[in-house]
Amino acid sequence: MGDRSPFQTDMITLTRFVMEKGREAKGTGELTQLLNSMLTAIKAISSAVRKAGLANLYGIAGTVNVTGDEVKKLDELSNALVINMLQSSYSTCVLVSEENKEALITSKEKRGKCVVCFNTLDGSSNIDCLASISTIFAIYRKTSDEEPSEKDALQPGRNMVAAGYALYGSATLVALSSSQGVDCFMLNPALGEFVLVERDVKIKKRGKIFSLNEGYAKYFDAATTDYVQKKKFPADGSAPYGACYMGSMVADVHCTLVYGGIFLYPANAKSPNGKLRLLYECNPMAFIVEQAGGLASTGTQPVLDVEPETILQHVPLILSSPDDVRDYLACVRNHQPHP
Ligand code: AMP
Ligand code: P6P
Repeated sequence: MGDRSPFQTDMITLTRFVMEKGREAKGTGELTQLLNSMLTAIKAISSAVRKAGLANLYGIAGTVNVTGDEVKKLDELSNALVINMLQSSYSTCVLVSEENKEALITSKEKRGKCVVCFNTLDGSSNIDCLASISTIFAIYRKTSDEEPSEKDALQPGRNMVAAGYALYGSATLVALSSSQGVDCFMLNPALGEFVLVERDVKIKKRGKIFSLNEGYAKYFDAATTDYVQKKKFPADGSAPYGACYMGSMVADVHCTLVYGGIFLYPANAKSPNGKLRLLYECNPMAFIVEQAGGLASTGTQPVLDVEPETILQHVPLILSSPDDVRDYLACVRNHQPHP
């Protein structure tokens, strides 16, 4: 009989979970330090997001970031939080942030062996309308013996050591994987701790939801047009798929992780390589979805196999339930120019 008292006395907090994994790994403890520092930043971001309206944190900060988006005050605050927490964890050497044009190199006295690529507040254009926003991160080991540089971040996603996301929705959730499956934790505001709510999450083989921005239908390629048509008007007489698009990638992908289905931000005539960034959006989400038993493709190859060329690189992203992704890839094959 588990602990049935109204007040848990042995809950598995994320801090405890990460420390236990660290002990099992018998490593130097650097990754544990890094993860717990990242989680501190996420708790602070969650608090700021929930207070934003009252603390006058809405609205733009008057600048524009590398992706051309107006930088919101919350963007700047969140970016500073993550950078400061990670660099003071003595476990990082190179940081790549969506908010910074160039990689950040950790000072010698605080340097460790991890490389972290992150988007501190994805979906921030939705902040002012209270739609869910998120933090996404991917962690690698520095592999070269040279001085730390941007090149250390240009590793294929297969090299990832850990990845995670925080979703600031109706509650604050963290999904985390360090190559041993995906575990989900919910923030208990009364404790100020994330508590384990689902262990070893597995995605359905097939769902009933497709998630993409149909506002771009005019720009879709033939394969995407064909695929969407098949979901709306199934030839076998089965029920059409539901459409679900919140315009905040982690919220949309998490929906397919929970219920099954497919998220697509494919290449289109307006964005020939899609809109999402490889290093701190596509790779971490692909890693987590694959760890949950899903598939993640650019339409022509697995996302995690892409050899990055620049830290700002975009790739198309089609991921989640494996049978749904395979159906899309069949449409791509059917519309390939015949030799
Ligand atoms: P470290 O030397 O502590 O950075 O860890 C060496 C390796 O052990 C990491 O690359 C991971 O594969 C594994 N590891 C260490 N700590 C953890 C942790 N807290 N959670 C999961 N894996 C870990
Ligand atoms: P669109 C949010 O700005 C974001 O980067 C992702 O979170 C989201 O999936 C995508 O852009 C939405 O882009 O072109 O559909 O508005």
